[in-house]
Amino acid sequence: MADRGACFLSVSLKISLFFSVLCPSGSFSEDLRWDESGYVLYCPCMGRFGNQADHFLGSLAFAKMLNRTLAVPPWIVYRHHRPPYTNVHVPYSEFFRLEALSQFHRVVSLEDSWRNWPETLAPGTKTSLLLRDGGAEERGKKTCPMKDGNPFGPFWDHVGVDFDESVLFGGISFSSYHRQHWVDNFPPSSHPVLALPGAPAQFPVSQDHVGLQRFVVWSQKMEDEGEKNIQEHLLRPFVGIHLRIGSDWQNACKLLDSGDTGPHFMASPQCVGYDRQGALQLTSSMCLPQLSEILRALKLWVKKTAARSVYIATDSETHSRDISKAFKGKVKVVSLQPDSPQMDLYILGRSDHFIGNCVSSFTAFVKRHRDVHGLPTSFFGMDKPRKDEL
Ligand SMILES: Nc1nc2c(ncn2[C@@H]2O[C@H](COP(=O)(O)OP(=O)(O)OP(=O)(O)O)[C@@H](O)[C@H]2O)c(=O)[nH]1
Ligand SMILES: *[C@@H]1O[C@H](CO)[C@@H](O)[C@H](O)[C@H]1NC(C)=O
Repeated sequence: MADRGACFLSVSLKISLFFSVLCPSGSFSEDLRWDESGYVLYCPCMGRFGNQADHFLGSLAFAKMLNRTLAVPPWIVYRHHRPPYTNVHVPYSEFFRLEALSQFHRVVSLEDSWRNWPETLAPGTKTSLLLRDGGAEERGKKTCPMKDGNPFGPFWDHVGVDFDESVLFGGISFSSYHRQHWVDNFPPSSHPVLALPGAPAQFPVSQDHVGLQRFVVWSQKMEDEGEKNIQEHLLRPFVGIHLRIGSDWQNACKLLDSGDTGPHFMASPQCVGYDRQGALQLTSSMCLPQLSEILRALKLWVKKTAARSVYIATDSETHSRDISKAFKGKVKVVSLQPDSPQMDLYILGRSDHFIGNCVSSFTAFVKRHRDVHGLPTSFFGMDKPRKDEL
């Protein structure tokens, strides 16, 4: 994401918090205190789950770099085509263990803490909020429109944060290159709370922060449900695949054909390499594999791993009939209905082999998780089988 100039908001802290600081012991009461080193708040306002997860890792690193507590935001889920036909804010802890993050850095849950912070614990100073600049027009205004539009307004209202003053800043990145700048210009004494309209992070996640995935650990509930699903429906060994083939994706991949993008396109550094010079070519079959390529890769990996079942996660059709036919019914082909993105991610993460879509950040979540656990991943359109392997 380009870092443009920005304006800076300050907010009086009428809000007080019930401080659910998470210490490894899980005892909250001892830690019922305001962090003098300050806070980082942000809205995960770009993209869906995969994008938000990439941004989360960078934001965690940013908070650590500034030694501020990260107020972990809820995930924003866009449910505009089925009930409740609006944005849903899902607590981080619904999917993942908040306490696992605190092995890396201090965190609180944004929506649990902010509304309920006891008045007595608040520092009585200003909350500071940053906004990326929309140009000269915005600079002239006293306040930045932090709550203008979707998903911004519903998000900040949901977590109970208000803004009443703005400050400008410009041209600072969120990388360690500008650390001192942040420290000097926005010390916690004058700006205890930095709240940003978007994540203080890059998309895709920078190479330095990929490993932070190890602190993103599935919640007990997800683990229980996931293991139950695997046990009930799948036979090990199993190959998991991510089919990112829906119409929005078909449109995105068209950009590749025009040759405008180069090898770095969305999450593709995960398979072509982060180094621009040395990056592998990004082909259209890596972005949008055709059925023939899906079958080719599956046959290869089912054979290699002696798989007894295949798990299909998809954003649209499963192709399960074709896949089943390709294995002459000898391999069990499974997909879950109704599908849940996080359950798909869980199961893909637990497969014996995973074939993903290189350009997708949804795949990237699984790839990072598997790397942490030493599990293999390949990508459609990439692994050319040797003759003796087929
Ligand atoms: N259940 C399920 N949902 C999926 C699957 N693939 C994509 N989706 C949905 O589509 C969204 C794709 O957006 P992201 O998660 O940001 O990932 P991405 O593939 O990089 O796509 P863009 O952000 O659109 O570029 C996911 O968050 C899911 O909601 C899948 O295999 N299973
Ligand atoms: C980081 O913040 C913690 C919590 O406020 C504080 O105890 C610690 O001294 C800070 N560390 C540095 C290096 O400033």
